[in-house]
Amino acid sequence: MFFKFLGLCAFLGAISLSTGFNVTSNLIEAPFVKIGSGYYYIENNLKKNWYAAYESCRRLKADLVTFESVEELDMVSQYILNSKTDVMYWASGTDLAEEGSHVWFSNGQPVYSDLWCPGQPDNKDGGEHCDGLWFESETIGLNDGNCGMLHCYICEATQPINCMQKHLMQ
Ligand SMILES: [Ca+2]
Ligand SMILES: [Ca+2]
Repeated sequence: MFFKFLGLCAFLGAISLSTGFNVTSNLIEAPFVKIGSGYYYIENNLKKNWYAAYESCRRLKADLVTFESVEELDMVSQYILNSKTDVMYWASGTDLAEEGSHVWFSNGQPVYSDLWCPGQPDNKDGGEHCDGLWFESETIGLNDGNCGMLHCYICEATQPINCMQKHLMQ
């Protein structure tokens, strides 16, 4: 009887362990997709302010997206275009440290001027310090927005962590 009890405890322990593991892995294993040579997690459902979006990416061992080139911005925006649910997706650019000097918070490098939508960044009403990928009617590019606004967001990982198998196998 005692051994049966031990066995039951071990069984229940195994269940709780596996349950705990699954919960953890669900949080971490967000489906990153490979686009070009980068790895991205595109959040189309939950809208968050810039800070909360950044925190969410960090929990996935990633950052908000950093566009190193027009080509990268084009590839990611084309991928999003068919299923987009928001007019803007947060990226890691910001000028919170120095007004008018937009840098990628992920690496401290300046944001290239050719990535902006025409007329941006405009710091509208003096309150736009966080940058996002903006799907304007005709053009797609960066726009500075109010950091407190709720938007979808894009995380970028430097390594293929938890990337979907089909992309890992390419
Ligand atoms: Ca990048
Ligand atoms: Ca703006």
